[in-house]
Amino acid sequence: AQTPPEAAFAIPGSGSLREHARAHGLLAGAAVNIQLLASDQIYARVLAEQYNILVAENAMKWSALRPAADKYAFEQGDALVSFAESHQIKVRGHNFVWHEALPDWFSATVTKDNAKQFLVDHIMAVGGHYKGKIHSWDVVNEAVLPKDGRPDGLRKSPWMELLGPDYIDTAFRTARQADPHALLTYNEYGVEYDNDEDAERRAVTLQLLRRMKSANVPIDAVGIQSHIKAGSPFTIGRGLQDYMASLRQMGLKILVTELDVNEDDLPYDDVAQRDHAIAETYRNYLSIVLAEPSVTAVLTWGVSDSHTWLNSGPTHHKKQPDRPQRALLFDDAYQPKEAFFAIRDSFDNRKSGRL
Ligand code: 9MR
Repeated sequence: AQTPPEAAFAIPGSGSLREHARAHGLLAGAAVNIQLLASDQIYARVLAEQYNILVAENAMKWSALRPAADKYAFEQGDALVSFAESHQIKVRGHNFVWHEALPDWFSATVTKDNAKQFLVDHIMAVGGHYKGKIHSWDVVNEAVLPKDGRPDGLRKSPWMELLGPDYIDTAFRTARQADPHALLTYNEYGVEYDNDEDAERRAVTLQLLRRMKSANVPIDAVGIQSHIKAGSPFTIGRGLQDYMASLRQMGLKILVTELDVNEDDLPYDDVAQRDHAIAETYRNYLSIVLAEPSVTAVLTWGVSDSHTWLNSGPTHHKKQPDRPQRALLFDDAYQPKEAFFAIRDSFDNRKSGRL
């Protein structure tokens, strides 16, 4: 076997993100591509050195786990869990319920009559398979979409069309039964900015969570995805601060689940200039988010710029189609970028003893 090339890249040990996070009561994490974990030794090494929590970018979605209505494929998810166990890393589960990443057979097979059974069976089977090994499950992902026009602001997702809004409570109650020790999480995007659209999304999300709490639906945490932008015309501040305070007052923990910086709006091409703007975007964001004592984890949506979802399709970089995004903490050669140091500093600047 080939020895992994020596780290001319990430800073291991006491300089790692995980150590700086741990010293301030935080978990530092990233979303993992399972094919890369199996094929790229440097990638695996960076994961082991830098993070104390990981999440599968795709491997625990329905489309990956359910090749057929009567089949479960756990190999990829299991590969992540065993890698994490061997390096004392926690694992998040993502996700039980989402309007995307449903298998091809889904729409022809799942009906109003059997949808509840499919939902419950899936959560019992998958949650049961990973029982005791998961730090937190994203039980429901992205259920809010005010522009769909429902009075409650919820998304007209396939699950909504099949089961009505009860699908959310059913999913959480079943998840608690399947894995009583996982933190049950509601994960949402578009709640970060001080603009009208995000303000409405925050209000609808809080309304949903309050209704769930009053109905005694088991929920422990809320994920703030944090797909943010460099060069945005909007600020991040009061709206997000008040949102996080409301979540804390409801007794919910807060996880930053999918942090990355879309730099499509930056008007200049110079790499150093762009990397600096991206790093400052991370720094400003985390200075707000980490001031909230209920925040317990920060995970980025990927590791290096060569594999960010932001480069995976033409629709994702509309303004700069010929310029791959430099959204993450490591460059293509796993060299830490300015963003790495900005995030590490942000962990250091968190006042300790607040958790
Ligand atoms: O990054 C993920 C990409 O590889 C997948 O093709 C896509 C569809 O399954 O999902 C992406 O991850 C999404 C996450 O699961 C939920 N929040 C938004 C993320 C970016 O689209």
